[in-house]
Amino acid sequence: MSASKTHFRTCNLCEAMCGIAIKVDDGVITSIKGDNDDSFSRGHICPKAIALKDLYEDPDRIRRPLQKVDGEWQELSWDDALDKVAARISSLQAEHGNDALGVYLGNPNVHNTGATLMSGGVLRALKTKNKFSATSVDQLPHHIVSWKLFGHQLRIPVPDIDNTDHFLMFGANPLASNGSIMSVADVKQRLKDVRKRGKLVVVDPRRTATAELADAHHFVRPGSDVLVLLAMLNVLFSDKLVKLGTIAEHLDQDPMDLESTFAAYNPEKVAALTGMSAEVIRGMVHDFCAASQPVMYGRLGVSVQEFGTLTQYLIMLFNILTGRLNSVGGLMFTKPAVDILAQSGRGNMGRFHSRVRGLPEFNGELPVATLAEEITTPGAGQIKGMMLIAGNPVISTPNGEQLDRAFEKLDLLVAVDFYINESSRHADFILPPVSPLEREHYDVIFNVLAVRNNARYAEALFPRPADGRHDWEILLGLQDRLQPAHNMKEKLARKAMQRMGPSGLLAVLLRKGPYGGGANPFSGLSLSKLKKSPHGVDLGPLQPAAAGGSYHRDQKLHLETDFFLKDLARVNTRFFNRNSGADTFLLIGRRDVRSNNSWLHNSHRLVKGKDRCTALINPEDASHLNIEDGQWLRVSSRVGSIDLAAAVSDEMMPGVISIPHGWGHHRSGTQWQQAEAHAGVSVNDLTDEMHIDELSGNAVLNGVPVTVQALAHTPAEAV
Ligand SMILES: Nc1nc2c(c(=O)[nH]1)N[C@H]1C(S)=C(S)[C@@H](COP(=O)(O)OP(=O)(O)OC[C@H]3O[C@@H](n4cnc5c(=O)[nH]c(N)nc54)[C@H](O)[C@@H]3O)O[C@H]1N2
Ligand SMILES: Nc1nc2c(c(=O)[nH]1)N[C@H]1C(S)=C(S)[C@@H](COP(=O)(O)OP(=O)(O)OC[C@H]3O[C@@H](n4cnc5c(=O)[nH]c(N)nc54)[C@H](O)[C@@H]3O)O[C@H]1N2
Ligand code: SF4
Ligand SMILES: [Mo]
Repeated sequence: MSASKTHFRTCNLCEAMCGIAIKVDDGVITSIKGDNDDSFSRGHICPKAIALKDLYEDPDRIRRPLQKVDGEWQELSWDDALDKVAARISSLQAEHGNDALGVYLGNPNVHNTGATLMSGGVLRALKTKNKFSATSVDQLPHHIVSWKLFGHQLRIPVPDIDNTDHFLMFGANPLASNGSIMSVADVKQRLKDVRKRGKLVVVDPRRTATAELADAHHFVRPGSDVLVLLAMLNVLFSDKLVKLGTIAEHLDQDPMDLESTFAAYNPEKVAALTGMSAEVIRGMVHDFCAASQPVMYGRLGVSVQEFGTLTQYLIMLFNILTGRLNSVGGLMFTKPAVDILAQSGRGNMGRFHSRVRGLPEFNGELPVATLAEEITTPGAGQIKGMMLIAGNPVISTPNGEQLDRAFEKLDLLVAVDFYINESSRHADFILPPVSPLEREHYDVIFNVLAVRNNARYAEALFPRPADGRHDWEILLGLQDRLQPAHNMKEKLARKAMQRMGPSGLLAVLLRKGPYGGGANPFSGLSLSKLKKSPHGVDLGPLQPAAAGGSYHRDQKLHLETDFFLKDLARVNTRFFNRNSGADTFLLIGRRDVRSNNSWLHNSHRLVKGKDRCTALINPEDASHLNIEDGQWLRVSSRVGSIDLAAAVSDEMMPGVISIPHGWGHHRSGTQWQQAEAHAGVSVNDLTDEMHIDELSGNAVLNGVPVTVQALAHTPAEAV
């Protein structure tokens, strides 16, 4: 008799949290579809969801710990592997000091319930100041803005997409990314609905799929959004459009005092520098203010650039000055069922600095742009060993080539990953966790950023094999060895924690959360209730929060003008006092719906087809350089050069080229068998580790100056 069942869960691959229905016949996944009854996603999925099956079945995925011995990988038992790793870390730290170990946390950690809830202890046990993560190639500006203005690094408001009638979007392409710092499934339909109510306007150096859908799209010169926003704020004051509404009573300073700050940036002054006419800039402000429930939102394209933090601050300020923060249809705060804000620190900055370049920490992490030099520069505190947890910084961070060479020099590299990627190929040990379908899932992080309050929990679809380990088990195993319990009480507490696991902790957090029954185990939202609700529990639309949304102890929204606006000096030098080279192009990134950063390329059905790692270039630029569609180019920057095919398209703004990140799988010794056929090149072999958003230390991956040269042949022909 064949056993057939359908398992419901949320896809953990991106921020959209789509509900999926996985059909399993006789232990084999026979289909993955959108769950039409899902309380959040209404049946939407993208092609990546099917990759969960590929990932589970992938013969290349590592299932047992590996140690490199004389250049060859050898399997070893879990106990042996954890003992050896802990011993090597301890002896490295005993010899060179605690900071000789560096840690890098990659993006999938935040999509992993166990890793999110249970990794605090091991990070403390590693006792190093040299902590890095993908945050500083991504959303660090958002955390700093939220920490300063609202009092907590995770107090990040999101667009109320289901109610707005005017969505003004800077530097995001949710039709490819499915949304970021805005968890929203079925974003295409929701944006179409915005258009029915009013308007969608996109500002992007490329006419993306999202821009195609919009009512209006404006090209902007990469990295110059800060000027556009300064000019928009200028218009807001000069045309008497400031309308604070109820937010006024929550502000800690009078924003009308800011009028003179923006006086210097009228639209005429910035037009040529931004590539946007004064008329368009004025029009954007007037259109926004004429709408009844408008919202302004900016994401990766404006976060990961030279003025990322100031730009995100000005976006927030614009929403505040138009009364759109904490207002229906505007930027709203969420009320997630697990109150992770209460469980985590508000944020901190500059308590210590990186050794070589003196960059400030934020929340105990240093900017990853400084990682390679911390490994290669001798002296006390030099990083001699690394631990990579679910990351691939050789491909994901600026000047990856340099980091690749630096990793080669390490005395010790340990990777917690189920693939050998371009970074972990340098490892001495690989500790592979089980795949997503072999673990339980609750989105602790992305519900904080969701456009509707919601809670969904799923058990593991497949039991974890006896010789498999969860990320959290690996991390707790290391913690136990690195920092054994001091006494019986601590030992018992640790044992209890291990027994509880993520679901035990989750049960407590749900009960303590805003919808939980508190001390009464029989009322309110609970884990057992979620277990009985396979399609999740809808907790309603976003609601205006008390105190204007402030999480500060004084209940005020802090404008923090001194901290942010001091960066105007850098803006003025950059744009008004320095000549930018006329013959250079500005490089930007792009995402494709069938890729996920650097790591889903081992799924044949996702990588097959036309080469996607191409350089998009405008037809005028192409003809000027004698470049034809499909022809090979050499793109060069201060740090390196890469060769790839041109894709000529008028979707690009003149003077700008676009190359996706996440490729470059030609490096030997990785586990991506499928990916090698579609290796591509890594755009981060062009991005410059010295080029950062100085206010935050975040990397600059958009608006990188490069030169472009036509090649007479393809690399294949050259061989
Ligand atoms: N030029 C340019 N560079 C960029 C970007 C860009 O737009 N342009 N985007 C940046 C952004 S936003 C991000 S978030 C970073 C991402 O950068 P990273 O986080 O460094 O890299 P990923 O490609 O996400 O690599 C994830 C690794 O984790 C592994 N993995 C997947 N799931 C799990 C799991 O559950 N447990 C464990 N232990 N491992 C797992 C995968 O096998 C893979 O090797 O890249 C950044 N880099
Ligand atoms: N399919 C897929 N989905 C993903 C990912 C993926 O790799 N693949 N990655 C996930 C992750 S980790 C993240 S952080 C999110 C990111 O999600 P999004 O923020 O939507 O990121 P992108 O799709 O890279 O869109 C950024 C846009 O900014 C534009 N841009 C570049 N430079 C500038 C500039 O200077 N100014 C302006 N105004 N625009 C600029 C680019 O042309 C691009 O269209 O996506 C997530 N979802
Ligand atoms: S958009 Fe795709 S990858 Fe993202 S959660 Fe939904 S199905 Fe998964
Ligand atoms: Mo990201």
